[in-house]
Amino acid sequence: MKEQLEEIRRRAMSELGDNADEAQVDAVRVRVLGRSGELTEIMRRMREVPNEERPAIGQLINQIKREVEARVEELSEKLKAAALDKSLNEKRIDVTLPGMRIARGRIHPITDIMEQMLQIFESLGFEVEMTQDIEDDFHNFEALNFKEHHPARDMQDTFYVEGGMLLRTHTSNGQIRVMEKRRPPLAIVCPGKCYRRDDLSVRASPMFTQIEGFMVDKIGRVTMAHLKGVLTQFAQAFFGATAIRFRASYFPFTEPSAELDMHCLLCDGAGCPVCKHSGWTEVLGCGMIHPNVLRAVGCDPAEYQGFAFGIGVERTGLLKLGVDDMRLFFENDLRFLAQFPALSGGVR
Ligand code: 2U9
Repeated sequence: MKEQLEEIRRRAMSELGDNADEAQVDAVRVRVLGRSGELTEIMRRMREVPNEERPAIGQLINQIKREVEARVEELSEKLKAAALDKSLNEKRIDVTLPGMRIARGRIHPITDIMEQMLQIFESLGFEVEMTQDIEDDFHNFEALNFKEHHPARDMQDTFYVEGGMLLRTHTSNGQIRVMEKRRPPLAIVCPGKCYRRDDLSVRASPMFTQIEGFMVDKIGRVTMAHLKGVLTQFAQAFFGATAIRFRASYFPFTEPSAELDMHCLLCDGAGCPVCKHSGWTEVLGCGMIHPNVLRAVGCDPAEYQGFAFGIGVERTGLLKLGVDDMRLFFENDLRFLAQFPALSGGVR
């Protein structure tokens, strides 16, 4: 039996050489130390050994067991360290590299501009009312004092759909519908998409965003002075406008009508190619609501008066963001859109 044990030790230690790999180490561990291993087998045959020899054989078995366990443990640690070292060298992560940027979405610059504008009007006491894009002739034209043959009603200017309906050409339909339901005093802004038969170009688009607003109350409580005060406040808050003027104009739905101009944001009034050397930039249209419009919604112009205004949001975006081509707002090129951090704090 002693010779067998010595043979087990010799063979095990020779197979547990310095170059033994993980499989070889594991094979020796199972063959010698396993529950059905060589040492267990020997121990099962101890009854064959004369009593007086059993202590020495038992000591030899334990000595060989400890020796092989120690060698297996030593080689396992060495192989584990070598595997870790290999992995660290092969899959080294340079922690000084910049992190992967996760592309973050944001609201569209036109939506952001519109939200900024609405927040200013809300701070001035206006409510926001949204209404439909598909409209009938009365709410888009007749109630707004457009005469029967006004050019805006022509097919080349307006998108008509079946049933005599049309794509609204301004958000004034919202104001008409509000005034049909609610009585003054009212201070409402109506944002939304409008549609006109225009080709998409540097300065125009067949679909554009507009904010129209109006304020109506008893005669004497909403005058041209209030119009000028509210819109001057808006131009200063939104553009930081330095100089503002009101220039006489004409719209079928307002009388008197005016355009609000401000000093060109680029040359501050000195004159440059952008403002065609006038020094002024048009911001919005406005005026006192025409009596026929008040009558169309059941407001007696002898009892009520009010002012209204309209702003093109894309055109305003061109000014505010220094963009020179309207088409960029519609092409959804992320390289363009990513330049504009949202300033309004998000959509309502
Ligand atoms: C009602 C009564 C009057 C809305 C108004 C304008 C002047 C105006 C344009 C600005 C740029 C349209 O987007 S744009 O092309 N609008 O200049 N709009 S007054 O007047 C109203 C609206 C509703 C009941």
